[in-house]
Amino acid sequence: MKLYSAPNTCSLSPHIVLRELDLPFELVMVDNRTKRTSNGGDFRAINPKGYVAALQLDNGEVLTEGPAIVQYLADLRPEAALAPVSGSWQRVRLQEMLNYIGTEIHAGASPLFNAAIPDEVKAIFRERLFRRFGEIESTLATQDHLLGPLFGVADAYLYTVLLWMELFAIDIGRWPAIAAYMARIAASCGAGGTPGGAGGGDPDLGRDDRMLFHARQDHLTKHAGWRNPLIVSPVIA
Ligand SMILES: N[C@@H](CCC(=O)N[C@@H](CS)C(=O)NCC(=O)O)C(=O)O
Repeated sequence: MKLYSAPNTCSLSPHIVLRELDLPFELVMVDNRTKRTSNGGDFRAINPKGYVAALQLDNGEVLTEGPAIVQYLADLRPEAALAPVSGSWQRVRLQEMLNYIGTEIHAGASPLFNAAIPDEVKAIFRERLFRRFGEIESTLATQDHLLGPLFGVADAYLYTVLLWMELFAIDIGRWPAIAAYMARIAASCGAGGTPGGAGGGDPDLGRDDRMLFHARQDHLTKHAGWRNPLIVSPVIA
């Protein structure tokens, strides 16, 4: 399998899930501006939609859309329990949560990346996002993860999109349960393993995870002009 990914984007979510499941994969980085891949290819030939994440299977099939990718991956290793069993009511709850993150948080945050949207309009989107954070705060005040006590694919997705709040100077500390949740996940990543702790002790994995989770500032400095073309286009959620 190949995961097509770009720094500081939603593709971190399937990357976390791949690490957590300890599945073999090749990471191919995409320059979102030029659509060139780190292995010298044209990313649009892989995913005509032109955005990450994309997962290319060994049979050549390409799967896109983060919520679909993470569920596909989780089902490859059901024993890891990163997603409830397909067909179960709990699985429907997971789909409800993934859709909520995708449409309310991920897409809800998108206008904040848009340099063409004036600050007073962005304030409307921020307030809307903050209402969503209030809902998540209530959930995380009573349980460690989104769907119960255990880390799962929805947590990989939420963690990924909440990392962006730093870019918008939104202090996640305003929501103490969310802040504690982010710190717990970051700490388990920083220990050299992945959020649930799998893979700790593997020096390569540790190095890669440190690159993933602790080079965000570095990334921001190097890619100060980075703009996501998808989200730079005027988006009114
Ligand atoms: N609906 C897609 C959205 C993916 C998406 O927004 N990808 C962004 C990064 S977070 C991207 O690569 N944008 C670049 C572009 O559209 O050119 C999903 O949920 O996977």
